Amino acid sequence: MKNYIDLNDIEDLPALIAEAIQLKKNNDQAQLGKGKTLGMLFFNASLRTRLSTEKAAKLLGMEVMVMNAGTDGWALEFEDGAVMNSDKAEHIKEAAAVLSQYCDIIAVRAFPGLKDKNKDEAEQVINSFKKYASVPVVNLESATGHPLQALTDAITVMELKKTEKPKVVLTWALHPRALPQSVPNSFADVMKRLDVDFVITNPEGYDLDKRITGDTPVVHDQKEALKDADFVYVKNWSSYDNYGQILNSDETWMFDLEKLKVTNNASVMHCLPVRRNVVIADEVLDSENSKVIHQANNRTFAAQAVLKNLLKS
Ligand code: AN0
Ligand code: CP
Repeated sequence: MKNYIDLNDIEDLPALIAEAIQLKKNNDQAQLGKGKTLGMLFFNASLRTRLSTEKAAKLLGMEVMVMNAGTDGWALEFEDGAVMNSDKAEHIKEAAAVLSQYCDIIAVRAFPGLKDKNKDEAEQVINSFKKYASVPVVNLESATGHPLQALTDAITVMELKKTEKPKVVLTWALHPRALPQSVPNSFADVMKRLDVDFVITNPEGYDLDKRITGDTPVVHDQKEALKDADFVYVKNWSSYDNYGQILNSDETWMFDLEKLKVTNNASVMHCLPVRRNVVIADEVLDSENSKVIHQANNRTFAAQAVLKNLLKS
């Protein structure tokens, strides 16, 4: 593995999942990362990604440097040939080259603006780091994807599944803020690569990018989609077609006990942070069916498997 920008960087997904599950069982990898440094830059808030990736690096024996680049760093210019006479103090060319001397792996979180679809899809921040860094780059959630979360989710489904080919449903839920499509994009992408019966349900107007969902069935009747589900992944996202917009205020999409009842006693997943009683009801989050804490624990082993592969190559 050269970088971990998106799921296409994974050479063998089943092997990487197996490696993460093995690390979770028996973690004695403190030698590989000795003398190596992971540098993490956050342009947005984080709890899990920041701490689980730091923990993963330390389990590998690495040193870790973290910077809230969005608030503490110089404002970065990403345009080639820019005349930098405005608010941007430093060009990504220098920033990435300098960081590459301090770090053996650079990891970056940079959310989309959700205003200009073409700009977000160009993935300028993460791609510029990849272009100008001379060390591997890891995506900690970019404008259109969250591949460490997706690997975690794949590990969690593979660990908890009770049948050979479980039914997995990704369901939209209302949220007061316009959120990225990154998490559902990467979740859909990874589920397509596994042997699962995968269905997406969302209101009209919220269909994800067809280039990502491919021939995954998209059902606009939530209850119909949830029938007999073994796994339910709940997540809000803003509209892709009406880019970045919140189109409705339909609270009936919240995942509650009544919806759980139509499933096959499903395991309920969410990447977190979750808004209680808006996205998922207390009665579900506090039930045995909720696997969100288990899932968040797997962030460490997903990150460790990725860092390990980057260190090895
Ligand atoms: C972010 C999102 O939906 O992409 C991060 C999730 C991991 N969520 C929020 O901003 C609430
Ligand atoms: N799931 C996830 O990425 O959480 P954070 O935003 O807290 O890192």
